[in-house]
Amino acid sequence: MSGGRRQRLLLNLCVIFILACLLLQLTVLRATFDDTELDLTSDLQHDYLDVEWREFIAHTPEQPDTFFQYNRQLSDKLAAVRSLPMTRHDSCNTRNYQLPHVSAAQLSVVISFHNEARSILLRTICTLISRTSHDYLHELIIIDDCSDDAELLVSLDGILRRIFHAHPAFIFRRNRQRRGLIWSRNEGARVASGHYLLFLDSHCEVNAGWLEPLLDRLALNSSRAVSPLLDPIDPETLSYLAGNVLLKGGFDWSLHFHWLPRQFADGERAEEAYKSPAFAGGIMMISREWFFKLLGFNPHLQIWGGESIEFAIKLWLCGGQIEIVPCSRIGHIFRSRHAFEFPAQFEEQQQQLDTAQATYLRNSKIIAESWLDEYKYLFYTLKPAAKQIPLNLSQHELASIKTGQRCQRFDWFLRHVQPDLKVHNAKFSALGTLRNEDRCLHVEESQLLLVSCYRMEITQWRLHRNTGQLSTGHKRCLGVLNESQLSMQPCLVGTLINHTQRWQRRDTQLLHAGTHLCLDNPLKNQLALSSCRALAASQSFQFALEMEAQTN
Ligand code: UD2
Ligand code: MN
Repeated sequence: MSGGRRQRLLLNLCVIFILACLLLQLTVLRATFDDTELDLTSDLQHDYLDVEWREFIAHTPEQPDTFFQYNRQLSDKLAAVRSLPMTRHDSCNTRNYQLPHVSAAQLSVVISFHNEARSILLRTICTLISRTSHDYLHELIIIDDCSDDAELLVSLDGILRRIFHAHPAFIFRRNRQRRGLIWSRNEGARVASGHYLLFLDSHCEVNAGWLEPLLDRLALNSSRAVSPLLDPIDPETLSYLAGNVLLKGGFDWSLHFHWLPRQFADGERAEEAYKSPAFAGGIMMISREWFFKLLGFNPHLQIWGGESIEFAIKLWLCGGQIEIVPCSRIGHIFRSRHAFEFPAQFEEQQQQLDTAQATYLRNSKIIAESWLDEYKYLFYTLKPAAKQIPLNLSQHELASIKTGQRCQRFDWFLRHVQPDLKVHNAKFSALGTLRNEDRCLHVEESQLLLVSCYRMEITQWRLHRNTGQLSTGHKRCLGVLNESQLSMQPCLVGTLINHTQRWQRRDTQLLHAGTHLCLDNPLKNQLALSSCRALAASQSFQFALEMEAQTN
């Protein structure tokens, strides 16, 4: 063999050896990731994720914090998966859950988002995958509802496949035009192939052990739909707080969501699953088969709002149930206002409604027309502007969403599910959370605030029938100082009340007897008094429970 040929052979052998070494190293590395695939908290995986995560969020388009309505800068600095406080009761950790076999309980998670910050969205997904049993988690269906950041979905696809490889399966969709949350969630459900569906908002952090308590309740009764108990995440500090187990979800006659006090049966413990008239918001899990028997979310509802209340009414009336399961915890950022624009619906200018109000009102009118039967007049009493809203739907189209199931009339709901909607109370003429549009009136350290109605510790109000006082549970009353300044004051007695603390109900307005001015929310987050204007949305305040003053 010539010297030149020998050298070439040696070189080739070297190259083959190096390639073989590289291949071996890659296989070992890959195996390491496969083994620890779901353990994002392990150091190796964590460092790897950290690099990917930084790269992904570095491409977040510059936006002011007001764009997202939460502290995006802070979110970018936190880890993809941070440790969370264990907010559920200790006994939830050791309980013996009755779990269905994995072959019959594959889970599809549907997340639709519009303009979510990259770090917040990725944290939602990473916490979900890392805190969900590998065997049950079948797929994630991620729908970008035409977000401004058009590159996001492609990068997300890349990073998720690099971090999690082949499991779970990912399905990505991007709506070329804005379709809204309701359409998108239906679409996600349509492409899903698991036994169960979980609908999740795109700004959540899933807490440890969330799935088993829900599976346990669904396996026992497949006509149920279940909500985890939502733990609030503060939009400014991003601190993870404990949700309130003493509340259930419900709604008022204007079809707005309210928290209602939970009633306990004898010996019932706070951590037990409990029935609720409505879901704890829109985050819920249900069998896919049952969801489709109920024909999914009403496709006539547009963009955002009302779908979870409609689905709750439909479930209860057509043979289902809703439960909130306190052993299952999912954190959610409760923002105090919408972070997105609503596309124009119709000539809402004519009605002095903004597009968000007009959309919600139209959706509510559809619900009232399809489900409330003779009680719909209560809805129109509280929402007179709804009368003028065109639906452009035939009676047949309205009725077709009633599903092939045999459904009860609304009266049944009032008798069996939310009887408090019809209460008569000698002492109070209205009770509960007090809502103006999408905000609720809340007292914190004597300050009057307007906060998200989904926040859990919201002030419960009482409107006293005889005195007209509007009080909180702490014997504080809403009064007026110096002719126009609203404040929380110790509740007065006798004739002193008349000038400062007496309120009169005029339709949905609250008129202050001393000044003849109406309670108003002109700037969306600041309570004021101003001259009364009939039909002004900013002066329309609804209690969770309005009593017969409104109905007779
Ligand atoms: C609540 C529910 C939400 C849904 C909504 C009413 C909770 C925790 N959340 O309000 O699940 O039931 O009420 O419809 O109870 N989105 C889109 N397209 C849009 C608008 C929104 O995909 O056009 C996404 C959005 O990015 C988010 C989800 O839909 O992931 C819910 O919207 P939200 O977070 O603004 O609603 P939220 O929490 O105020
Ligand atoms: Mn949300």
